[in-house]
Amino acid sequence: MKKTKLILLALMAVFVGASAQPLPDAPSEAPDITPADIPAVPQKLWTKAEKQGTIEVFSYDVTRDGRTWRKNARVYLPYGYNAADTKAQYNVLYLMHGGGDNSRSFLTPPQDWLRLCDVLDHMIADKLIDPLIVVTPTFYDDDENIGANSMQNAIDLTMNFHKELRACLIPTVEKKYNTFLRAALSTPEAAVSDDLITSTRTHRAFGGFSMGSLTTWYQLIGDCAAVKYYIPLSGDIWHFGEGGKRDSYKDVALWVNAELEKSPYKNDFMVFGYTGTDDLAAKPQRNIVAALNAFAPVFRFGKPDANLFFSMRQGGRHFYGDVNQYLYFALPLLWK
Ligand code: FER
Repeated sequence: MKKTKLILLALMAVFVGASAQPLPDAPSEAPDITPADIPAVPQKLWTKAEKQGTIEVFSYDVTRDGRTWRKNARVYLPYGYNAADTKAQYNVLYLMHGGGDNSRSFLTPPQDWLRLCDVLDHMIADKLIDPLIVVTPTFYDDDENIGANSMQNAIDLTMNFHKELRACLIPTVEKKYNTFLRAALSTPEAAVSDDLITSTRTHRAFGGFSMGSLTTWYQLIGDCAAVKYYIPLSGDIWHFGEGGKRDSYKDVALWVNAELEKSPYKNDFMVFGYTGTDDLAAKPQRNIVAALNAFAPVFRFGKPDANLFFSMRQGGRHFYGDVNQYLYFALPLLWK
């Protein structure tokens, strides 16, 4: 095999999360649903825009299980972002990577894959979306230590990430940058209360790819009060009942509904799901959306007042080059 091909394969292994395999499929008792089609995106997204945003490293402390350590996220700041303009208020999108990947995977995957930083630059320049801040954290302990995490550990980390988001990430990152949360503080140094996080939830979105999609669903289920908009990309919901056995899609949907019923925001969230027909998550994600449609009344699918949307790209595969295209269609739907 040619050396370049070997390097490419090695890169693919890192980026598609070869360290983690999806769990065996669970039974689905729901009638099938019809996903919407995902059209092609403009070719210019594969080129650099004239006006480009910047990407910074943002470090924050996480305390879990009696231990504190420093974690890094990447932050995309749109072209024209001026730190000194503290009156400016930007919406914030959090995006979680997939299994085996890291905080760089979304914004700057390999050059020949569509890069989210370029998609954002073009969409903002073309006024398809308002300038926004994008934060790409990691559910792992850090970007370098991913191999040490087993699949079960990764599932636990995705399940619990919403706690880190509320306790550690939102209060620091949204206080540093010019966000709606920061603007609502009485002084720049004031403590961030839970109420403030909740009252700014309409300016916050959470999305993710694969295991990051799992993180996204768990964010909705675990802390819908912190975030209004959700973008699960190529991943379904894993929940485990008796004996650690994976629940059927119907049982998962019933559990999700019961959890969301407890939230005062059960009527105030939006989910925009996307995947591709050649994606290994195509069937599981279709199954979970069908089950939520059939068995979880807090979700409304295919209705005029829908809060659950699901689209599939013909031929779309399980990698950032494709899911970054789906964000071209998801982002204009946020903050409405
Ligand atoms: C899914 C399909 C695949 C999913 C996750 C994966 C959470 C993850 C695969 C991997 O990390 O290799 O439906 O849902």
